[in-house]
Amino acid sequence: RPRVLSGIQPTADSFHLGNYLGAVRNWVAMQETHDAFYCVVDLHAITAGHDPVVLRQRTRVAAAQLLAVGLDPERCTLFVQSQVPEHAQLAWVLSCITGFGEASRMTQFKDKSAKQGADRSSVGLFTYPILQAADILLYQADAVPVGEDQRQHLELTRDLAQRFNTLFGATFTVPAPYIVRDTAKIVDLQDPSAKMSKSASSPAGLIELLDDPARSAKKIRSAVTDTGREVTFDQAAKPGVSNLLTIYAALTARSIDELVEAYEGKGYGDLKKDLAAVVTEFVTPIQERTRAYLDDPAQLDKLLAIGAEKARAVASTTLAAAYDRIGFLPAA
Ligand code: AQP
Repeated sequence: RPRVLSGIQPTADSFHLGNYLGAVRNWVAMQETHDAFYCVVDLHAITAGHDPVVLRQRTRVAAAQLLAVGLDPERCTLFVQSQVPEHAQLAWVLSCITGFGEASRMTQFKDKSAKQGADRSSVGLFTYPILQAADILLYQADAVPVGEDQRQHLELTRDLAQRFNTLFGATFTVPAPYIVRDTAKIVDLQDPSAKMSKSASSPAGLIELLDDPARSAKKIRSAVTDTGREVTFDQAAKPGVSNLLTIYAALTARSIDELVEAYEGKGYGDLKKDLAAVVTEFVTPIQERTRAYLDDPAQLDKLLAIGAEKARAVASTTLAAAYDRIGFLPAA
């Protein structure tokens, strides 16, 4: 089976529909076809300031949500990044073969550091994509299911894998991005020119899986729509309506064409009302299952500890090979 690795940050109280439709939904599908490793990337979550109590809670909430949407620890390896120390160890090695200019070109760093003020941004935020490369290369992943926003980081990961292999001998699999075109970029409900994002979107632009469905329904009803009245799919001319159709199709088994046909002669209001009902129906059982996992944190932590042990078995083998190739003395 080909290997797959992906991660998600515990930096919010809930995943949003962009996270789910862009990435996590594919994680669930790929556990059936791949040897799948998925992690809650808490090391990445401390790059822009955090509260320790909140981080610990959000890490459990992230893991609980992943289980609630369908990850099965019997069919994939689900773990928390900080419990596998090899991630930080390999990140150091990779940082030593990454050019400063190369890292400086990462647009996510530019965007996020511009918001915080470049001088106030942490070095961790700067080296974030190198840690991400370590996450992926440790597992010799063939594919990485992510949203479109991660394409540049994946390119860096591929470059670093190739560079290491050239410098020190074949060690890492060069991974390919796995980006599902239809849902690769879910956009902000209030600003369809921007991706739906927990840090960039206003709360009104964001649909969160764990939010009160009545609130999500209200956000959908007040989503920015486009000129005209017809429900048609045209991402350039009607980005708002097209986004609603994308979400609708992804959460139901209906195609966009089928939806456009069904809404012929109806208006945006009908589409929004129905989509709100679809979202409510989708999130309600996920919320119930998430709560059930969170009601027993000891059991959740145990599941994650087992996942970390499985992950370490793979990660430690890769790290040992990389250390050997670099010329470090063997550990006693
Ligand atoms: N709007 C989106 N459409 C499609 N996919 C998306 N992803 C994020 N936003 C969208 C994908 O979600 C996965 C988890 O990413 P993450 O943990 O790095 O979350 P994030 O990128 O931090 O999410 P945000 O909301 O975009 O946070 P900020 O604003 O902090 O950057 C990834 O695979 C990502 O592609």
